[in-house]
Amino acid sequence: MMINHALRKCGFLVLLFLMLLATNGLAQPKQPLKLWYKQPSGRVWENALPIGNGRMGAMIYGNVEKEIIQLNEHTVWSGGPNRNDNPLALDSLALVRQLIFDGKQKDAERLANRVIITKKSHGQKFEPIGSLQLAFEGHENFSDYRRELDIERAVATTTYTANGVTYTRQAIASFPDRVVVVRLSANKAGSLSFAATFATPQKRATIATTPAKELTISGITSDHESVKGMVQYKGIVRMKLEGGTLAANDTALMVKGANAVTIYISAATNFNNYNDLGGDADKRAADYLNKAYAKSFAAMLPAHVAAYQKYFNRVKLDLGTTEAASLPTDERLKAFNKVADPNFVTLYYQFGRYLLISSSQPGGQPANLQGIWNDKINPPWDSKYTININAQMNYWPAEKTALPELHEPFLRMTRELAQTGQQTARDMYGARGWAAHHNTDIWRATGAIDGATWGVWSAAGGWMSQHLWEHYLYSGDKAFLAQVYPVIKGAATFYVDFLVEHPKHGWLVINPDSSPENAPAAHQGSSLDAGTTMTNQIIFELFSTAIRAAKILNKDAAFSDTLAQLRKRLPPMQIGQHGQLQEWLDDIDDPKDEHRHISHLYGLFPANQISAYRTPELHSAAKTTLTHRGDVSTGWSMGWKVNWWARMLDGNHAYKLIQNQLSPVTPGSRGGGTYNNLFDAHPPFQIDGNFGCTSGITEMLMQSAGGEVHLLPALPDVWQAGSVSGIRAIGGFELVQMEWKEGKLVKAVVRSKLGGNLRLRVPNAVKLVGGTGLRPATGNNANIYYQVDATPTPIISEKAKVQPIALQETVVYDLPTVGGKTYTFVAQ
Ligand code: FUC
Repeated sequence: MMINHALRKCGFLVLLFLMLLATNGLAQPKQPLKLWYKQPSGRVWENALPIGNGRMGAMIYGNVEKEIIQLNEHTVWSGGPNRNDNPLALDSLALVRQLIFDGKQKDAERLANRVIITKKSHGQKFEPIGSLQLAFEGHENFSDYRRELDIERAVATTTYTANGVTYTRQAIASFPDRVVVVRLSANKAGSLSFAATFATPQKRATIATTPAKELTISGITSDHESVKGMVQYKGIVRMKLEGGTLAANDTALMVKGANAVTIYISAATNFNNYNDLGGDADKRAADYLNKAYAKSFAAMLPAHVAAYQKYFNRVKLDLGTTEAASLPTDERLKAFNKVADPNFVTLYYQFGRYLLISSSQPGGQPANLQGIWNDKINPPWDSKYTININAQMNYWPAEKTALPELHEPFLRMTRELAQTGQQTARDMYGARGWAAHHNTDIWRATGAIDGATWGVWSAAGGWMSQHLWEHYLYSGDKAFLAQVYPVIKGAATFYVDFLVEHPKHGWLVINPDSSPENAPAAHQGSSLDAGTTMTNQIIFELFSTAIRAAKILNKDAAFSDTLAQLRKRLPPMQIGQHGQLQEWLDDIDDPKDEHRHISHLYGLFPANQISAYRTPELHSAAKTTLTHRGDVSTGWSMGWKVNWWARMLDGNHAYKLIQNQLSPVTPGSRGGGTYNNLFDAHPPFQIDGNFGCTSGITEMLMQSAGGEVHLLPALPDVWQAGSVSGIRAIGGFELVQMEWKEGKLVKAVVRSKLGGNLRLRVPNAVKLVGGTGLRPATGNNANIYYQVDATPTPIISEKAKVQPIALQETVVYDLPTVGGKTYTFVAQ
């Protein structure tokens, strides 16, 4: 026992020593940011490597004999324009409310399942087009195999040697040209012979070849839940040969003896918007293909790389590099919890940015539960949009990791829900404004789905509106704010009408309500309640936002006044008997509850209502709650926890969650973690965890939601030295460069785009290089983008022991800045 313990302790110290060594200068040369493997994917989709341009997504298997290029197009969804409101809701609303106020949650749930939950579509499915398969004869014996995804260039490459010939395949999803292009080459003339076919799980697809020797796939998407499939899709494959011959039969193209082949793949649908399928899929697919086909791969590649790097290169992160970084990606993943590999965190961080760039482009659909990558005709949760956390999480990295343009698809979806959701608000709840429940799809359905446990939750409009505000806070773009203000106002108007007075407490609450997907045992296991903490936080935040936005735009004074009055009557947060933040109005949290949703910590992140410096008691309660819920969970839940622990200013705990998330899992296994291709495992694959963790890593290095720019707020011991450049703070501040050593800030360079006061919180004293004006912070931050509404004083249970958390010393400065100027701070 003793020896064992001592050994374990010794092992831990060695590991810590190695980690410190790794980050303290004995570093290895920088590694290119690549996912790479020594073996093909085989049949495992979660081994394959994703490429995408926001319109098309493809998974490259890198199989030698039978290459698979699995294809998606962002608008290939089942069904067609439809609504799924349940009009029975309105007549029963009073009764549902009464049952909940009377403590008869189970009865309310039964009724809600009948009158609120939809009797129509529970959401449509994001569907694959199919796979292009390339069969190479005589390649069964191969050597020198390697496949990789270069995320600095967005190029997937496979190389191997067979029959003495070295073959190379490169694949891109071109951003400027909207097509997927695969370039096959060999180091010996005439060596490329293969057959190309399509395989698809689509039931109504036609696969054919054309007289021009193109391979095509076309059809109409599935009917689903009584909604007729109406999306027409078309995929076209055309090859450009250098040498050799091309032949076609009914369903295949055959290449013989070519020196090199470029395969152009285009795909399109008839989808114009959620209400209009008047496009011409054939023409669109042909147009994209013809335009691209006119260009050589050599010409397309640099244009693609440049378009990608315009986004990707904005942020650089260096946490140190060790020997471990030279191993293949799957081996690094397996070893990550045992050896020091800080560069693996950098790779995973940047992979999150890669995935957002590849799955969410202006004008396209937002990244769904799987981004833009799905091979199943019936994907988990339909690969749609869960808007009680998952879809929002996808966009957490957008602004702070300098990808604000890529927020646009999600912001547009919010604006579209503000259109479709008006009828939902009116027909289901007799309210003005707009409402959405916990899910939506490409048709922007806003009804309540799945069942009362999940669907009876109407806070999505408030949460999603906050993304519009966030985009404004980062950019200062007042014209944008003016455009989206009606959406924010509409969301607020819905709650103005929908709030009711709680008969016992007198607070204004939403009823029926739920705290996403959780159910207290005290309510007979029913989720339904009135005035859950998360909903109260969301409405508090939305009203505050609407008031501020109206003031900036100089309008709606009376409406703002109403919101301010109502806001005062919302329930304050409550600290319960165990010292926890209460999830519900009553003190009924179970300290043993390890539910993956910890929705009431919305106030800690993404919102800023709970803060170490401004609300120490709530901060302490949030920690108790986080501790009760535990660490290990589904992928996205762990991703959220990285952000929460960063807001707890506890870098070591945040790092522990990164370790949990970067635990290797295989398809079919239980427990959250990461697949070989670094896709996040809920399980199954769900992309939100990737994005959540990328956001969380940023939050460990810089936070700006709490009324100040806080540098190095949650640095773990294992990242003693490092640097980051390009991440962004609200109010138009860009962290051009930051370096730290031994946990202390060495240098920070901040560019101010919009001017205004820079309130800077740092772990050690700094001085401003070549300038004056830096002084200790006093009073409120005058910067208009950094105004924070005071969190109402919490109610604290007499039984609660609330210990304020001991905080590291920090220094806080104010510096008036001028728009367009850059400021350099160095350690004193
Ligand atoms: C919510 C979550 C699940 C999953 C699904 C897509 O229902 O509770 O864990 O992420 O969305």
